[in-house]
Amino acid sequence: NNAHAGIKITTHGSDWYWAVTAIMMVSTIVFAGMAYTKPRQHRIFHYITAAITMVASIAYFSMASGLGWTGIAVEFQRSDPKVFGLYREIFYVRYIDWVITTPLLLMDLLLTAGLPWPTIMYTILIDEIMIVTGLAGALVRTSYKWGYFAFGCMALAFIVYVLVWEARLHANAMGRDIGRTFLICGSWTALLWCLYPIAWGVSEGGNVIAPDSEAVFYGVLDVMAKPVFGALLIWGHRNIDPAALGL
Ligand code: RET
Repeated sequence: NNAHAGIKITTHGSDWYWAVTAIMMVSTIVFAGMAYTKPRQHRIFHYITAAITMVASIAYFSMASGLGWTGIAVEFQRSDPKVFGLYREIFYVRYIDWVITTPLLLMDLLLTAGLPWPTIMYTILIDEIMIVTGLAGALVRTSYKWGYFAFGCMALAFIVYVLVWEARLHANAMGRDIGRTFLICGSWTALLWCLYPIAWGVSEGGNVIAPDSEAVFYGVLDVMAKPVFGALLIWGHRNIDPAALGL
């Protein structure tokens, strides 16, 4: 019977994770390679962005290999008393990726906006609270998980406020090219990041979609939020002098 059965990714899910691993690796090589076409003082955003996709490559390599997860008991079919002890695969390795890469993404953005160090530091602190509460909620089996989720959403609301308000105004005051680049990359980020709690809610949270669908949902978001974001950001910096940002 289904006792102690697992709800896990199939070979399709694994193939997709390998595809995203390849996208992240190629992006890393391209971003790092492009750094060497620039003078030393103009490489900071290439390095930060390449570090982001490099860390994601390792996380996706882990998930594609069927590693970096733990089983969390879920009530899958209440109507069928024979089904008990059903476990869903929760990839905790995502959160190890995010706790490193989301602060780097915020550095890319907030350095572009020219914000002072203290603002960058406390925004990153709130971001770490968001990721850690997401991990805690994912690993909790009872409905207390939604308490952690609520704390995480409050943290995200604060980050979105900094992006669409404080940082946007600061970037605009720094000039046209900086304002435009921040508007594109900041809006892209604010929009995409708001979709992560939805993916979480139907995966780790509510166990609504299958792990293969979870792979597609998070995978598409991660490709948009890292390689596509990185390309937009580096493109935007082609006419920005890092000295204008105090870098
Ligand atoms: C969680 C669950 C708790 C509530 C919220 C979340 C938001 C996560 C976000 C993750 C962003 C990840 C990125 C990864 C890069 O590829 C932790 C899912 C609000 C915004 C950008």
